[in-house]
Amino acid sequence: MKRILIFFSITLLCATCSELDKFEGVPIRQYAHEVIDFSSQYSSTSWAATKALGEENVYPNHEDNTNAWASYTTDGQREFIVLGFETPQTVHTIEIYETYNPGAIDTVFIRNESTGEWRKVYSKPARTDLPLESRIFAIYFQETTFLADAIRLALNSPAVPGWNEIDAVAIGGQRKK
Ligand SMILES: [Ca+2]
Repeated sequence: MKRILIFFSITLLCATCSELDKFEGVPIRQYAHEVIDFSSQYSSTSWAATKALGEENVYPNHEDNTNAWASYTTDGQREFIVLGFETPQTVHTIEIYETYNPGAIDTVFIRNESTGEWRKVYSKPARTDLPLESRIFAIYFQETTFLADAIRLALNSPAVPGWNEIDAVAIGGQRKK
């Protein structure tokens, strides 16, 4: 009997904990707002890293377009881009608009706004079997209990021939009330 009581107490405690952890905010979906860092860019104007900011303006076209971010070389090295968001928010969805030669993204991190720590939320080999079509690469996971303010995308560019262009990046979750 005593054991059963202890079991139920622990179960109840855990249920209470997870309820407390759940963030009670307001739904939000925002596009990247600023460029924090990047490995390379084709130029400071055309195909610049800043072209990954804001709403999509190449998608749904699949084309080599100056309004998306492209690295300096087609396949010369791994690439990355770090983008900031205006309002810190929890994250359960990431949408990356890949508008030319998709599939190179193999790792995604988001940054905890209060601690500055990076959390890996996606890690899989680059896709080399995708059709040559633009896509919204959507990643879903259990909603974070912390607020995030930045995202880091890592690309295995050598694995996917040609420029791997990114038009826009959006995150969904909740902001503070
Ligand atoms: Ca490439």
